[in-house]
Amino acid sequence: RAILHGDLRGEDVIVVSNREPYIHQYRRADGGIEVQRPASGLVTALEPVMRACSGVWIATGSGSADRAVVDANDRVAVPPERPSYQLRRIWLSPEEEAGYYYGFANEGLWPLCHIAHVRPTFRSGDWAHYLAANRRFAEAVVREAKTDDPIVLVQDYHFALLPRMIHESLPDATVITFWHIPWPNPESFAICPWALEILNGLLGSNILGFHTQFHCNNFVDTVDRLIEARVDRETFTVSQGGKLTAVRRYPISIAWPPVEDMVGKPVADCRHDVRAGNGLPPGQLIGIGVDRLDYTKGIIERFLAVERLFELNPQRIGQFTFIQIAAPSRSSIDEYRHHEEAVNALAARINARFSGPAPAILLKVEHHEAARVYEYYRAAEVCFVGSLHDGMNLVAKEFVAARDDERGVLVLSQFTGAARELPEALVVNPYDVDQCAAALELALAMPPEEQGDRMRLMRRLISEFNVYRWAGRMLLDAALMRRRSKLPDNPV
Ligand code: GDG
Repeated sequence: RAILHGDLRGEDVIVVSNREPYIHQYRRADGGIEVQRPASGLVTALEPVMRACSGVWIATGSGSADRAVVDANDRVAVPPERPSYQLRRIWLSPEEEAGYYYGFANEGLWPLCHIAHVRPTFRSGDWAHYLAANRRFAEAVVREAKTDDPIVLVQDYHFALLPRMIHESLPDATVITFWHIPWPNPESFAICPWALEILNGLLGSNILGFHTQFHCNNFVDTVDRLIEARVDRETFTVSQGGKLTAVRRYPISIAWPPVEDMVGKPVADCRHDVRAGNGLPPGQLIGIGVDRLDYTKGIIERFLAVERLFELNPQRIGQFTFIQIAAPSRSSIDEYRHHEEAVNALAARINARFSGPAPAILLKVEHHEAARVYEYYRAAEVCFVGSLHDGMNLVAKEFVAARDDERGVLVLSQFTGAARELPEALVVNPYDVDQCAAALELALAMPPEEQGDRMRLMRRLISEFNVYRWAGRMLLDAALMRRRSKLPDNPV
C-alpha cells in the first residue's frame, strides 16, 4: 500500500471500467440515498487501490439515483462514508448499452474468451456501438486528464479499443490495460470478425496485463498469427509502428488484511446465524458457493456433484446442505435467462430427490451485502468454486481470507487462475462429476489439523500476494517505463 501512496503522489491517475464502484440506488424515507457495492471481481480488486492512491474513476452510471448526486461535470466524490477519489459517470442510452455492453462485450467477447462451450454472437450493429462507446470513454479520459502524461488504468474486455484511442490523443500517457478474463488460443480468437481491430486497439497500451502466463502466451501467439507486428519472446514485448507493448502476468488478489467489517463477527456467531437464518439445524454441515449467476461459473456442474455426493454417501442426506449465493447478472441476455431457469430446475429436482429434515441445496438468487457473503464463508465447512473457466476467481481468495480460524476446505476448479496459486486447495475438474463429489466428501471428512495446514499455506500466499502488490507491481513497471522514456535519446 505504501507503494501506491508514495510512488503515485502527485501523479495524474485515471481508471476506466464499465462497472462503477458505487451505485446510488434510491432515496430512502429518511432522505439518505441507498448505495450498493456491485458484485464484481474487478471492483473488489480496484476499489482498495483507488482508495489508496485517489484520482478519477470513469465508469457507466447505472443506478436510478446516480444522476441525482453528481455535480455539473458528472462527478461525485466516493466512497460515500469517507470520500477519497472522484467517480466520473458516463451516461449510455438503452440502445448503446444493448449494443456495446450486452451485445458485443457480453454476447461476443465474453463467450469468445471463456471456453464454456457457449457460441459467441457477433452483430455489426453491436460492434458499431462498442466502437462508439469506446470513443466516448476516450473523450472522457482526455477531458479528465490534468496533464498530457497521465497514468491511465484501462479495465477489461469492454474497452479493447480504448488504449489505441488514448494513445492517439495523448501520446505521452502511460496506458496500463488489464484483461480480467482469459485470453483464448489464436484459432479460437480468430473467429471474431473484428479480431484485428481488437488486437490493434490493445496494442495502444504500454503494458497489457493478464492473470496467468498461459493467457500472456495465448495473446502473444494470437498477435504473431494474425497481425503485422514484431514479437520478442525473450522480453515478452510486441512492437508495432514504433510503439512497444509489454505483455505481463499480474495475478489479481484481494485486500489484506481483510476489511475489519468482513471478519469482525466471531466464527461461532456466523455459524449460528447462518444456520438459524436459513432454518437449518445447529449441527448442519454447510457447503457454500458464491458467484454471479453466469454460465461460466459452473453452477449446474456443482449441483450435479452435490447430487452425486448424496448418491454415493447416503449418510449425508439431511446432514449436509449446499448453499449457493447467486447474484443476478446480465439477465437481459437470453443465454443468462435460460441458464437461470436451468439452475432453478436442477436445484428443485435434486431437492425433491435428496432433502431430509434439511434441504440438499439452498439456492439464493439475490444480491447480498459483502459482510453477509463473508458471514457465509465463515460459517461453512467447505467452499466450492467450480468455474468452467475463470481468469482468476476472487471468491476462492476471499474464502481463505475469511477463515482466520484456519478451518474450512476449499474445493477449486483447475480452470481458474487461482488454482495456479493455491495448490493446497482440493483442485478438481468441474466437468468430472464423480471427482468433484469425491472431493466434497474428502473435504467434509478432513481432520481439523489438515484443514489448518492447508489453510495456513494459502493464507500466507494471499497475505503476501495481495491486491496492493498486484497494483503496485503494475504501477512500478509503468513508473520505470516513464523514467526511461524521459531520458534524452542520445545521452552522450
Ligand atoms: C472477473 C473475472 C477475475 C458475488 N456475489 C455477490 C458478491 N460477489 C462478489 C464476490 C467476489 C466477486 O463478486 C466475484 O469475483 P470473481 O473473481 O469470482 O468473478 P467475476 O465477477 O467474474 O470477475 C474473474 C475478476 O474479474 C477480477 O479480475 O477474478 O476471473 O471473471 O468479490 O464476493 N458480492 C456481493 N454480493 C453478492 O451477492 N456484495
